[in-house]
Amino acid sequence: MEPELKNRLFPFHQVKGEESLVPQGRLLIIGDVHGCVRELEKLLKTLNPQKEDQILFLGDLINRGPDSKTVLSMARTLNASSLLGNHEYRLLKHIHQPGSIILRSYEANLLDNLDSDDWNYLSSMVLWFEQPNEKRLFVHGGFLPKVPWHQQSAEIVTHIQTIDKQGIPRRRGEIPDAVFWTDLWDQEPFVIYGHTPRQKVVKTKTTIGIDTGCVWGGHLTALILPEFEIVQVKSKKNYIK
Ligand SMILES: [Mn+2]
Repeated sequence: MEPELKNRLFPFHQVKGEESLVPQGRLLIIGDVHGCVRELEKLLKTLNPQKEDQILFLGDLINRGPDSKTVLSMARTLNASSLLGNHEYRLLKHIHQPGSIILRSYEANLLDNLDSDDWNYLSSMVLWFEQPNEKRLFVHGGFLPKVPWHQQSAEIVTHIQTIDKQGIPRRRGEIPDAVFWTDLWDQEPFVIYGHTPRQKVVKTKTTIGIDTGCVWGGHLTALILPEFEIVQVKSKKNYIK
């Protein structure tokens, strides 16, 4: 990798959405793809994006599923923006701080295949987007409720699922009585997130989670704004088995 590119990878940009997320047409939000390229193709056929529409991926475009590299190249071709997921975060961390993570075999394989266009795209991913006028915020994982959201680290916002009694962000299932972060988020802005796969889209008054576990045999979900319409494609199989 060229050193110049490497220097651009950290710190992650923290871009506000005013410029980028005022689409002329629809805003098409797509949940965690995880390399599920055929489901993504099918979803795009249904969404039928027009020139004036803006596509935003919620992160975790890569890993676990069949073809991460093609998903990255499709995202570029679509001129789509993307949030940084925990899977992209790990790759960037590995490049910036070699030895800081233990690579899984699928990550090592993917690293061998990424070219500079892929790295440029990965390094363009941001921690969040904001639509200040709509009081909406987009993030991969979520936020701690008691800390100003724009001060939260990449580690937190790409990974958080639950919060334990000490207020520490956790993975779902790590601590049995930890509450999900959205249960404590009773404030503006309205948060749209992915990362936690569930059978159905999960809504609260102030959040909506659209990771419906495509790579686990669930669905790939898109949310169309401003209509708040959900479009789903059934996964072809459970790719994890
Ligand atoms: Mn994730």
